Amino acid sequence: MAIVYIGIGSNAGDRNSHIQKALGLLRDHENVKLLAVSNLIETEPENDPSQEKYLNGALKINTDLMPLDLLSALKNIERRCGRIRPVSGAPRTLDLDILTYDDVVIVEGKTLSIPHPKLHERFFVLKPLLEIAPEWLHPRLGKNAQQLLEDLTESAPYSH
Ligand code: PH2
Ligand code: MG
Ligand code: MG
Repeated sequence: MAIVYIGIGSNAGDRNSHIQKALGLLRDHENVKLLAVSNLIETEPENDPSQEKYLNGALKINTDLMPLDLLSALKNIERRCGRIRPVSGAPRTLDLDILTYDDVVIVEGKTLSIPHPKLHERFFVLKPLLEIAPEWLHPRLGKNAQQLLEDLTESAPYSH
């Protein structure tokens, strides 16, 4: 069984309902045990400031699914929560991203990179992650969420 942290986000439609529906589907999934859910925070959209704000959070799960099977399961939940992919970067009813999978490192994987390549650069990921995973260490960078958050605010002190 692997411990996996997942980033969850929504910036289209009824953001909270999409997230609650996704949590229900994860709780009902036979290969997933939902261990922790962070508080949700409202964040400015990164990449496209014209979009609606996001609700973001982080989840901790236990699963016997291998990384690519977990990715398929998460995409299936995204679809069931109304996600369509008209173009990359479009507003989304639900986004579920694998942040880390045990201490597995897959750099520039064809369909999946682990840890998530932008995890350490994103306040909206690190802040909820810190809440549910204070002991966790980034498997490649060897730093915890608190240290990564401090690095981020030092490099961009006015962006949060
Ligand atoms: N996700 C993105 C791009 N930008 N911005 C915020 N605030 N939250 C997100 O989850 C997010 C984003 C791509 O998945
Ligand atoms: Mg994402
Ligand atoms: Mg995604």
